[in-house]
Amino acid sequence: MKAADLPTHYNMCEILEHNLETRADKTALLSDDRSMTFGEVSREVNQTGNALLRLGVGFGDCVAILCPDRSEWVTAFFAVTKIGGVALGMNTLLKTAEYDYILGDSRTRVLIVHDSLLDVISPVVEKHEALLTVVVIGDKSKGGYISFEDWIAAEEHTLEAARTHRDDFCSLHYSSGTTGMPKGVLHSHKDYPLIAQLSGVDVFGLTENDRTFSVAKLFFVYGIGGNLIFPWYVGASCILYAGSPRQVAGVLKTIENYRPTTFVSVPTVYGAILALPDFTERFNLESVRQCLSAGEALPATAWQAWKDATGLEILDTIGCTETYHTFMANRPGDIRPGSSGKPIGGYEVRLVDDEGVDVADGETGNLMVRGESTALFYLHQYEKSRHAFRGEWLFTGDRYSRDADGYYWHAGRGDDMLKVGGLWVSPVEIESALCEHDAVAECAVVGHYDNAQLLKPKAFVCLHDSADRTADQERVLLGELLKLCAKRLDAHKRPRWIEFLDDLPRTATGKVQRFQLREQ
Ligand code: 3UK
Repeated sequence: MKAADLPTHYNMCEILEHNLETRADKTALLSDDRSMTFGEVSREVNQTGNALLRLGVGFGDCVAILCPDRSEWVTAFFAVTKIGGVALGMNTLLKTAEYDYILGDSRTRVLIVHDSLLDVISPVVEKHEALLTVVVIGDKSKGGYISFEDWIAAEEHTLEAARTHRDDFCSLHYSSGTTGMPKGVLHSHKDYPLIAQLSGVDVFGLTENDRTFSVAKLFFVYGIGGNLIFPWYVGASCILYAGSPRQVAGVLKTIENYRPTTFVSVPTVYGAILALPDFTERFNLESVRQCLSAGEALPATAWQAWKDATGLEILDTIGCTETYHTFMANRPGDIRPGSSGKPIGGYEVRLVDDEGVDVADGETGNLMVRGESTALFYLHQYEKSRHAFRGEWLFTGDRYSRDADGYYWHAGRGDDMLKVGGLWVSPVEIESALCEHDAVAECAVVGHYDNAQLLKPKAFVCLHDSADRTADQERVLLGELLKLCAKRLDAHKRPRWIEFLDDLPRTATGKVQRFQLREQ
């Protein structure tokens, strides 16, 4: 499938609405909270779209959604795109300062926020003049804002889709970088059917008989693709789980209760499930016919352990926010455990050296990818855009090698970024937290593999007057540093190891040689 196969004027709400002709009464969405048919979803989408239009929200306007995976997330998302707006699914794990930056950078006009997340964003909403209204999902009395339920209650159930061009932007996702605030990635209406066909149908073989469930949340592109766009494109149902993926018992219970056929997950969650004794006996997982993994490399050992325990073969796949979804994958019947598989139809990849020359098989190079779902730039980031978007080719920042059989093997990042549990971690953020301690002169954070072969942050710390410190003093300091990190950083960002050094290894020009620390 090519973008040019789509009508020139196309609105991605088609992915939902094509279901109305033949399966309006089929269950589209299941959750502990609520289950909805395609017809019911469509009516709520129309009500929400009408409420947005009433506020004056129109073409190109950004509407932010900050909410756990629930039905309102989904209806709000399709409502925004249906009226020609730009839907911004906000990461629910961020801090107030990051929400502040994103609200400003995106010029959000309406914020739709769940009551459980209101406290972290409400301190900064007042200062954003572009922001017309805050709508609260859940607790009606919270913060004195209008509730989602009341906001849409009196609205009409019908709404005509805006006549959007297939190349109009319809969504904005923020993705983290080594330094500075996250970068906004805009995707167009056309990207949605493209990824659904190229990955959901052509690679994962989804049909209307499937039911998907994802531990990756809807605000992640991996999550919304695998657990909303792919299933609805083929008329399948999705299961929404509002809990944390770290509560694996909740994850397994959801599988048992709602019986998904396709499990969309990440290596750390596979690892955490495998660590649960007798999990296959305690939970009924027999509905699952396929398991996907992405976000970070899945170790071959975890692949084998999962196969031994469940009989299922995990498909490790790689995608990125810039391409929206998968561009390389292990496919059913064609799996090389530990690798990212091969490029999928619609995408080409190249491995090049730092001069842009293709490298030979077996050698490590920079991964470039080309495919029609790729974004065009980062919002308000001229320099970073020029670096990443090179004509038709995207410079991913990943290092890879290809073996003689054509499988691609991940060899870390070319920048200093880490993927921990599928989530971005910038070493700079951890370093700044550690440097807040008076005793720390300087420090550097790198990735280090744990026993399960998953990458975790490791900190090297140089102290003021390190020579004079006793082992006991160092032990006390270590405790203080761990406490500081617990206060400042989300759990996945906290260093799992802290080592004291007299000096950091540096180049002649004074740059920290992280590769030396990585090799230690
Ligand atoms: C890393 C992997 C090794 C890699 C994503 C599937 O993760 C997704 O998007 P992000 O923008 O991050 C992209 C980066 O994550 N990565 C992802 N998958 C793998 N590294 N093996 C893997 N299997 O550094 C990549 O550049 O958060 C994943 C589908 C859609 C996505 N957006």
